[in-house]
Amino acid sequence: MTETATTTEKLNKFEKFKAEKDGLAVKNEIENFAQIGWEAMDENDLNHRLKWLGVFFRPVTPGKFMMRMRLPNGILTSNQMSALAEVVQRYGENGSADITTRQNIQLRGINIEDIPDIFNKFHKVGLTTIQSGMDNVRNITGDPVAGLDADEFYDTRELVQQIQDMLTNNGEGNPEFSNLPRKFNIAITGGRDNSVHAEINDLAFIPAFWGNEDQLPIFGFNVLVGGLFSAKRCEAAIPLNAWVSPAEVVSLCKVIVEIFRDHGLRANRQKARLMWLLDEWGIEKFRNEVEKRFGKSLLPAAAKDEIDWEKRDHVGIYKQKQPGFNYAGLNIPVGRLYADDMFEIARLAEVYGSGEIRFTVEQNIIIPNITDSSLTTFFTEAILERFAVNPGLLMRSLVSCTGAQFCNFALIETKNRALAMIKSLESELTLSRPVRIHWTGCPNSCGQPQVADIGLMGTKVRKNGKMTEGVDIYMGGTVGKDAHLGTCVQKSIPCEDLQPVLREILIQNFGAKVREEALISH
Ligand code: SRM
Ligand code: SF4
Repeated sequence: MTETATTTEKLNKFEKFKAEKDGLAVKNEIENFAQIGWEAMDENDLNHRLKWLGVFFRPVTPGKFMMRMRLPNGILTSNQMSALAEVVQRYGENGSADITTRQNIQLRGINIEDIPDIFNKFHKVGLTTIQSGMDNVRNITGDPVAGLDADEFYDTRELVQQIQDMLTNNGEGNPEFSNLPRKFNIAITGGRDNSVHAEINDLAFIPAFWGNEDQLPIFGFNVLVGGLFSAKRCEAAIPLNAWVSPAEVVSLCKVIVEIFRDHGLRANRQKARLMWLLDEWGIEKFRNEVEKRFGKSLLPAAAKDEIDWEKRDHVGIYKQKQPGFNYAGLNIPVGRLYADDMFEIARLAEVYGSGEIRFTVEQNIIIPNITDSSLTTFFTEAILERFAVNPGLLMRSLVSCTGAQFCNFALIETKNRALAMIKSLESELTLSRPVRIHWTGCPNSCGQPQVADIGLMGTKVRKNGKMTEGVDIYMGGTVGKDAHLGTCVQKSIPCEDLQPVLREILIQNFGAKVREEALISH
């Protein structure tokens, strides 16, 4: 951090405890924590610093911790999935896992005394949780079908891994980037459909060719900066007016994260994300600083980017660019998995695929490399009844954040309610297209309601003189090409009155028809 950032601004309580002891310092204390137990831990170590190791104290379930992994580009092996399953299995009915909206996974029910063992286990299979929470760079997202998609411009996998390695010191922890003013999100897409929601990241790379009629076009990326959702403010990322070649991506990430670290605003945590610095500086000054640190001039953005498709959800069976191979997109309702499911998915990936498993930002799973000839047997697998390749058109696109079951910020329960609501709506309505419904338990917007066709944000509402759980409804979020954020269209609907409201929206705005059976029973 520069001197200016520390000395001229009043420090908030987060900046104070970070200045007293860096979050990463607890890496060397984990054995001690395991021995003394969570109740004897220093409050800041317990509630905050552990998050630098991807370990989250859950005030809703004290003593049962959550662990957030890092999975660059959302990819893991069946071995790694089995290792995660073993961890979850150890905790019986308290153990579960959630695929996240950043192509990642979180494990639940964990006891602090087991964490040193768990870290050893992760190390052996090449997994890390490092710097996945608090004021660090989050899991870096990339195209979920990178390397499989015949229409992609660029396979993002290696770049995403290189950025993670640079930022985290190969997964061991990097004190250079462990004290950012706030979280920082990075996404790279090399496909045509903006499968990572580039526009809602602090830093995003989208495909674009550089050149004019006289030159052979060169592939690279236009750069977007400053996207964020927070309780205070939601903004789509804005163009940096820069184009970089793939070889320049890692250094550009480094430079931009360094600028955020050194100049990002630290006085007020509500105003600490990159966009607030861009407001204060203006994009020109920011771009000049990037060039200065980059050591050379940046080319201006290519006139047009190559995001020209509607966003795909990848649920179903699709041909790969490798002849004779397919990828299967399994719908995992609200991303929730239990140990048996995880073992089973690892087995499917081994038996039918190449042992690889991928996650999408819609909290679903992709199993790549299934041969044409094994598809028939694949379809007979019992687990596909729960994790369908052809789910209902509402279930298929349902996304939900963690909500009140585990998250202390939550104003409402989300995942179970979302599932019950979709079941009920699908039993009453028929649809001719998927409708993307996203639930989020509070204005932090982890469930991204602003990118949804219908976004539901938890709130408290008054009904018959009593406070009860409710939602604000967002609509108009579009994804893929011309992505833009949806806005709040109706406020304070009690959750118990929500089903008929959603039913009407689906009929009026999305062409849903009432099923005959439902008409008869009404
Ligand atoms: Fe989030 C804080 C869960 C994606 C914006 N988020 C939290 C915490 C850590 C709060 C806490 O300590 O309880 C939640 C953990 C609950 C739990 O037990 O699971 C939490 N966020 C999640 C996940 C798991 C939601 C999900 O069900 O998928 C996602 C994990 C992603 C990952 O693997 O790293 C998750 N969070 C997001 C996203 C979506 C995205 O990145 O595309 C956003 C909005 C985009 C953004 O950040 O700009 C998001 N989370 C927040 C915020 C608001 C940030 C801000 O600047 O104010 C908070 C609160 C905070 O950081 O102070 C937050
Ligand atoms: Fe928790 Fe709110 Fe994020 Fe949902 S949106 S996981 S309730 S912080």
